[in-house]
Amino acid sequence: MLYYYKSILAMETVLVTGGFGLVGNAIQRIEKNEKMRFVYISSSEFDLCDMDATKKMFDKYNPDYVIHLAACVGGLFKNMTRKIDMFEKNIQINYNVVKCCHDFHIKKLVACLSTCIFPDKTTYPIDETMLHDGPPHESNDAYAYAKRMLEMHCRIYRENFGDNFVCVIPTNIYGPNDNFNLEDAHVIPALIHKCYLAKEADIDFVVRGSGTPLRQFIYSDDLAHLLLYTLFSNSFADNVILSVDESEEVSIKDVALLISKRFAYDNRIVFDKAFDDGQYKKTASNERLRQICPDFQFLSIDEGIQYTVDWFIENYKIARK
Ligand code: NAP
Ligand code: GFB
Repeated sequence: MLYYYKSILAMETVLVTGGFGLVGNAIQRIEKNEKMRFVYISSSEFDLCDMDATKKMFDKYNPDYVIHLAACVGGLFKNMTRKIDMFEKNIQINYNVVKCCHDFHIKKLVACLSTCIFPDKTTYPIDETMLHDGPPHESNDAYAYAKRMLEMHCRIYRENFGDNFVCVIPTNIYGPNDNFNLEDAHVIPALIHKCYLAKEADIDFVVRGSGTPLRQFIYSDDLAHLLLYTLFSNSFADNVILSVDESEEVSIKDVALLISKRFAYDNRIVFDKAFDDGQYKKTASNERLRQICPDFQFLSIDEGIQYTVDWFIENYKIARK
């Protein structure tokens, strides 16, 4: 995809918080822009839960643009068991970053929400207008309310000061450099790690829950392209869902089969219904995105899982797990 950078008189700076996570690494992989300086931030350099550290980061890099990815992130089971962290850390990080973006007169901020923060009891497909129409699913309400406050914070700066702060709303993301921790990870990285270990030990490949819930999954590099497009395009003045088409929705069972097939271990899958299914579905519309990028080609879930499994096997020693 070609995205149209403005003519840059002086080298401008794009600061990427969460720059060494799943999505941050994808931006590093695809971003090849000689006209702008991209700065990627890790928590070891600046703990964004701390306002003084956040101010020091803005003072040091004096960014013109910010892509805000940093967050306390996790799958269903981390969200169910670590609600204090999911709420407090995300409220702190988001407050500090948005406040500094305003105080340091950032030209544009692109911040990340998630399709899991929409109301649980809703009609489908979900669209951008429905964000605050009801409580989120109980399993991740702490994370969801923290993210909804991020959206509110960006919106009131936009409405009261004209700040160019927009939120993107990705669906479930996966790809290389994800967190593959067996307890904290999202489903795709967790099952890749599990299948790897099951094959090594010649034991069953245990998938939690019934396998029936439905999800839309976006490959990290596709999201990275859309994030850069959102940053440099004036087409998105308001929140936008970044997701594959509704027709690409798959079940957890489909995903487990694709993963096990890539490991050539697809005859040992068992489902442990003692574990929670979480939200049954959160089908989101990408119509607003399609109006701006009608021809964007998403990587298929089959290919994306192949690339991610292969990356994990090749990088087992260094992968976050
Ligand atoms: P990730 O791999 O966990 O990366 C998040 C990054 O945030 C980490 O690299 C971490 O930096 C950084 N971070 C966490 N706490 C920090 C702190 N106190 N100070 C500074 N940095 C901190 O997550 P991701 O999947 O890339 O998520 C990126 C964004 O997308 C997040 O806002 C997330 O909410 C959103 N999102 C994710 C998904 C998904 O399925 N993954 C779906 C929808 C939306 P270090 O590694 O240096 O510690
Ligand atoms: O990606 P995930 O953890 O989160 O997917 P959500 C959970 C679904 O995968 C449930 C099933 O139906 C689980 O029963 N599953 C099966 C597993 N085996 C496993 C496993 O080993 N690990 C995990 N994690 N799931 C998240 C939100 O919801 O969506 C987060 O909680 C975040 O806040 C993320 O926003 C994008 O898709 O259910």
